[in-house]
Amino acid sequence: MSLPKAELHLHIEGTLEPELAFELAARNGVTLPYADTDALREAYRFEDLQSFLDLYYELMAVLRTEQDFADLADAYLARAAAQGVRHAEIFFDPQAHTKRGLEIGTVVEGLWRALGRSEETHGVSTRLIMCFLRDDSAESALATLRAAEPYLDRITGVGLDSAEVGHPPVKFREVYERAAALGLRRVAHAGEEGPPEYITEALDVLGVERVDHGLRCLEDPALVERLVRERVPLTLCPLSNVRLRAVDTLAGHPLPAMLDAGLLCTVNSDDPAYFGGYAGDNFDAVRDTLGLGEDRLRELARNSFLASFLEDDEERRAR
Ligand code: ES4
Ligand code: ZN
Repeated sequence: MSLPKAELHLHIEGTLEPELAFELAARNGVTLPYADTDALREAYRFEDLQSFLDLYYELMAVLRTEQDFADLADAYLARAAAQGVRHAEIFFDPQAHTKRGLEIGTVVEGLWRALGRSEETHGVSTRLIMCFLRDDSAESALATLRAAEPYLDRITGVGLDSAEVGHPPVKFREVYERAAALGLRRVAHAGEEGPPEYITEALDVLGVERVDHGLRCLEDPALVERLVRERVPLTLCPLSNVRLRAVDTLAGHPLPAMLDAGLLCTVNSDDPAYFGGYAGDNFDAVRDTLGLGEDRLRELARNSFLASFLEDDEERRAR
């Protein structure tokens, strides 16, 4: 599906395709515990979020240099552009790399090599969103924000990801207050595996402008009403939800009901190398399996720009 769209929920580390993983492993002298790309793909059968995260973090071992991060981002941007993505707000997980001994500067400078020229090379405008790992401590998140200060001209906002249950948004109150004071935009994963209360807390305690996933809002009608009234965007990821078993089947995904309820939904890919598709593939899947008509698909594409952090003039140009 090549409808012009913005991608708002995309973990750059989740775009690491098996072929590139092996190429980077060879380049960096890293041995992967898989014989080849087929054997690695065989491991892409997940029970839940944690079983995916285990592999996601394991494969990051191949990312070592600025050029590795640049190659990763360039490969993503080329694929995204081919599927109609005109603007991408890209998550990265600095702690997943600094805990392996990399400098945060290697990550940001490397990604920026690709992102900084992406409008020219791929016709895709970009923003970078730094995510804190919610299963790490609040102190570690604060130290990460401090370490990122020299690079804040390249970072638009902060997010919260990784294992959700047991790590409520309130744990990161202070770091989000600091991020806001530094002029950063705020988003957070909430209501993927965690309860609807985490969505409310992300809004009220962290001050997020957008909720990543937000799927479980449906369990709380008053919360749905609030999200509709306040026009809070939700960045849904249908193929991710199927692979991580947040929904039983794609045919049973609540996206149509969420649109009918008046929620400001967007469709995104999350970790496309692992979940079977990029942004356009997610659009194709909801069109083909959920029977969304042309008007609904256009609404989703329009929502993606409305919910983005593009300035108004840039938003118009991108469309
Ligand atoms: C993630 Cl699907 C998902 N959920 C939470 N954290 C993540 N990090 C990468 N993908
Ligand atoms: Zn995500």
